[in-house]
Amino acid sequence: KSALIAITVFAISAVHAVWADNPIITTEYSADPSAHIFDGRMYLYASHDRKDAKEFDMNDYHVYSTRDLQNWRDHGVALKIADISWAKGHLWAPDCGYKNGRYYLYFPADATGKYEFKVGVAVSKSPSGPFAPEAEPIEGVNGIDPAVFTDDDGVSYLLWAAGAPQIAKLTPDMKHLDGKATALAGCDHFFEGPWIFKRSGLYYLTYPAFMKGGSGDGGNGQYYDYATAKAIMGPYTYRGHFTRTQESQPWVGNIHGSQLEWKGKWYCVYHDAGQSAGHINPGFKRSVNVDLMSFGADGAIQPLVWTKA
Ligand code: FUB
Repeated sequence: KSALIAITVFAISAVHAVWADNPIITTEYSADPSAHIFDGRMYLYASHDRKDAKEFDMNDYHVYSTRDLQNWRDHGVALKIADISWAKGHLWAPDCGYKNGRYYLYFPADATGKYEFKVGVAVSKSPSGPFAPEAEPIEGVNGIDPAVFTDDDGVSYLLWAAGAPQIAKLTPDMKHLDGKATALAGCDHFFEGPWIFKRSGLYYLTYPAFMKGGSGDGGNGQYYDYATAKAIMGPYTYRGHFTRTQESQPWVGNIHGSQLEWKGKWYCVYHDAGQSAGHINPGFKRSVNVDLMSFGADGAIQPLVWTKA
C-alpha cells in the first residue's frame, strides 16, 4: 500500500513539476497571452503592463518562449508604438499566426486617441520578431483582441471582440479580410478576448465573460466562459465557465489568454494580477500563468486548478 501511495505522490508532483510556479513571467508585468507552438517551442504573444504607467496604457509587445515550460526566454520588444504610423496608444491584446514562412502579428491599437480601436498586422520571418507593421490597419476590423485560427484545411480566420465575438476569413496573404465579418451568436456573457481551438473535431470558443452582477470590465472580476460548435461559424452552444468561482479566485481584475495542446497535454495560458498584490492598482498590473486543462467525457472543460506550488 505504501508503495502505491509513494507512486501516486510521485506522479502528482511530476505533473506539477512540468512548469515553473505561476506566475511564469516575473521580469515584467504581462497580460493577454496568446500561445502557439512554433519550431518546437511554445511562444507567448503578450500585452505589456508597464510598472509606472496608467492602467491599460501599453506601448509595446514582448514575445516569450520556452522549450520546457520551466525556462522562459524574453525575446525583448517585438513591436512598439513609435513604429506604427496610425496608432495613438493602447497596444492591447495581440496574437500571432504563421503562413508560408512568415509570422503575422495582429494587434489592436487606439486609432484616434478616443479609445476607437482598429487592428493592424505586422510581419516577421521569425516567430520572435521584430515585426514590421503594415502602413494601415486592416479594413473592416473595428474592435479589440484579435486572435488568428488556422483550420485543418489551411484556411485562416481572424477573430476579434466588438460587443460580440466577430469572425472573418483572412486572405491567403494574411493581411486582409476575405469577405465580411460574422458576429457569432450563442456566446452568453461575452465580454472580450475570443479564442478558438479545436479538439476531437469540436470547435471551442473561449472568452472572458461578465460575472453575475458585474460590469465585466475587470473591476469586479471575470470568468473564463466557453461555447462549442461542430462548425467554425457555429451555431455555438454556451457551456458555462471553467475558472474558479468568484469567491475563491485569488485576484481582482480581468482574465484573458488562450488554450492549446502541446505534446499530448492541454494548457490554459492566461493572466491574473496576483504578482502585483499590494500595488496601488493591483487589478491592472497583470502576470501570465499556465495551468493544465482537462476535459470531461462530453468534451466539457473541467474547472482550472491554479498550479502555484
Ligand atoms: O490588456 C488590455 C485589455 O484588457 C485587453 O485587450 C482585454 O482583453 C483585457 O485583458
